[in-house]
Amino acid sequence: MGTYRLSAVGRASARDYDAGMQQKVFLVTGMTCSHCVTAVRTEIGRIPDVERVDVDLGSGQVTVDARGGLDQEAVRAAVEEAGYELAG
Ligand SMILES: [Cu+2]
Repeated sequence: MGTYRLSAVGRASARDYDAGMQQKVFLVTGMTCSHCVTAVRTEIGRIPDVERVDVDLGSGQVTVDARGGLDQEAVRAAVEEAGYELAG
């Protein structure tokens, strides 16, 4: 899984170097303040292999970096556990 690219200069970029990392963006509805953001980050962060969770409160965009495959249903369950909903 994930993309593999050869750098034009033959040198791996930071992203290519960490070839096992996968980034996915989700849309979460219902977050209104920094506590909501913390709750969502905490719950998604508990999913195995998740390395980083970025939440943009304004747009509801949640960016998740995970090692290997990331199960959308696991993310959905985590978001719901935090008390919010995954759009779509
Ligand atoms: Cu809140």
